[in-house]
Amino acid sequence: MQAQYVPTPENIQARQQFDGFRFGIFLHWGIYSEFAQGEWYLNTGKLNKDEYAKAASCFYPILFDANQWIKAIKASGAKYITFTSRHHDSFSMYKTNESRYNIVDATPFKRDVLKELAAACQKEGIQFHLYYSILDWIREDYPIGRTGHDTGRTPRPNYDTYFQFMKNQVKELLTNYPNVAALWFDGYWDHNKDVPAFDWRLPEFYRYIHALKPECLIGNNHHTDPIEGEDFQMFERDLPGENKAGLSPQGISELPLEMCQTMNGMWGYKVADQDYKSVEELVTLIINAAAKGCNLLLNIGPQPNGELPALAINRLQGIGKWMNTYGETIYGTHRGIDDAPWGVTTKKGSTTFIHVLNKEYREIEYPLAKRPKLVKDFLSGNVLKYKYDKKKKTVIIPLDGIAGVPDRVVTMIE
Ligand code: FHN
Repeated sequence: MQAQYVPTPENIQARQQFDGFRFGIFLHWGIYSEFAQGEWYLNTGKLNKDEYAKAASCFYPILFDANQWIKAIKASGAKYITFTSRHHDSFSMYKTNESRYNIVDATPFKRDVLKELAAACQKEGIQFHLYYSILDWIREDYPIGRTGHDTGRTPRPNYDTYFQFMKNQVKELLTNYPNVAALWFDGYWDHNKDVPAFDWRLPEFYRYIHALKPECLIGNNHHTDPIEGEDFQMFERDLPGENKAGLSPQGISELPLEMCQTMNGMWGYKVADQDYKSVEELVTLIINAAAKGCNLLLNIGPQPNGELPALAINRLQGIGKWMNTYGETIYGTHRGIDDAPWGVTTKKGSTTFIHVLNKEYREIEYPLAKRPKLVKDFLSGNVLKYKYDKKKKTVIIPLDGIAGVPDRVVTMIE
């Protein structure tokens, strides 16, 4: 019987820091970007793996500039990135000795973009996280699950060798790129219908990772409750506790929380999908996530030429403008009220930031045990003349004259 996972003090500290970030950028970039049909094209297009691999032989993202990406991301107010080191298509976006199918050995570009991104993050003070798929659509030793049936491989399932391969790759990631602060696993659900249940040996995998780097945060997009050894919990396309997209039936744990969402509809670059959420919608999502004590990991699918899409840059700029002013009400805050008819709140010590998202409200009633010390308009700093109803134990806050898009923010000090 293995001893239960006890995070080290460094790991606990890393969790706390991560929990304060509240906003990060997800980057889905791989040779799939060249087809411009999203990151699942090998599977959805029922492509043969050797035909697909031709995308590697002409992958030359001439406009890629890690510093430019990270500068644009930093200006948005994001505190970290999560980059796809290897997606389901088996292609490693870094120099690995475990497979020749990687960006340095199999493309004319020959540059280790992971190294460049790691360095740019280091320079700009952005935390560096890596996505890693435990599901593989090409390797023969991967025990095929629900997806990746038509890639033309000869199945030779051997989870022992595949598991060893993953361990070796993860070791490379943690040792060759020292600023990797978190690993974000994906693909577990490929085997979630197996009878008997498939054993990914995750606690063993996590023990291996934590032995290499105890402070490395581990998260897994398995859509279930946290598994022994994980350091943060994630939700896909929904806020914790919501399950509109049908991918988040899990409960909410005490671990730091992260929700990931796309800017348009797809994770990897899809040329036909220009349907980007507005800055207002995205900022609202950041606010709602913060009110639930949750980080938003917002995705961008970089183009095959190495640039971030112009619409994505536009959204980064818009979010950055808002974060510049209102960041204090988001970063390092704790969960507050997340479902009032007028909006939500975030908290920091004795301060509550009241985010009035509903434009129709001229005043709000806020439940509070005793009269607050001070209530003011966050933007102007003007003190607001509130009323306190002792019987109902509510503060009545007038909103006239308070400006702000997408929300009006009131600071209340208890
Ligand atoms: O299949 C992947 C998908 O391509 C993408 O990486 C997302 C991100 O959360 N995760 C999987 C779907 O659950």
